[in-house]
Amino acid sequence: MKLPHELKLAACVALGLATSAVAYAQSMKPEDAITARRAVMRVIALNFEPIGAMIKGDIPFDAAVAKTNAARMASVSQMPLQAYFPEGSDSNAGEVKTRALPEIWLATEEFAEQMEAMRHALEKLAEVAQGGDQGAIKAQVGEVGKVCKSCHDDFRNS
Ligand code: ASC
Repeated sequence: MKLPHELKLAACVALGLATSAVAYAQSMKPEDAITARRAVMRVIALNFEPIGAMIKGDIPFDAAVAKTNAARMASVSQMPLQAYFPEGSDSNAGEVKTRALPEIWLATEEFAEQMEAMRHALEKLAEVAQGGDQGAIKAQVGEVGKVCKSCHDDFRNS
């Protein structure tokens, strides 16, 4: 095939990047993987907490905060979370603690489904929050809470 030099170069770079991304995910050290997944969960929780407090009536409802935080959660949930659960990252790595349960590595399909359920629920919350309807936001926050709880019950040490 007669490709321009630049195109060949771009293809090589793209292939190299894709290959190293896979290799990186596979070779992630347990402490790095645990740190990564805890960071993702923490950022999601930090954004969820004010929305939860608004819905409970603990703080005044603020549609702008709901919209901003929901968009952030939908975005962060797209991080490749499953790559942060490599084999061997099921127990504390020195100072780096984990509450991950062995079921994560036994029921991998169910775990993947839960990740997708989270992404779907957060995507919907971001959509609903865009509209600013307090009742609709409240209902979808409830759905997100259920998804969080269901996964934590099955796959996280309480
Ligand atoms: C949070 C948080 C969770 C969920 C969960 C909802 O703010 O950190 O894990 O909400 O408690 O049931």
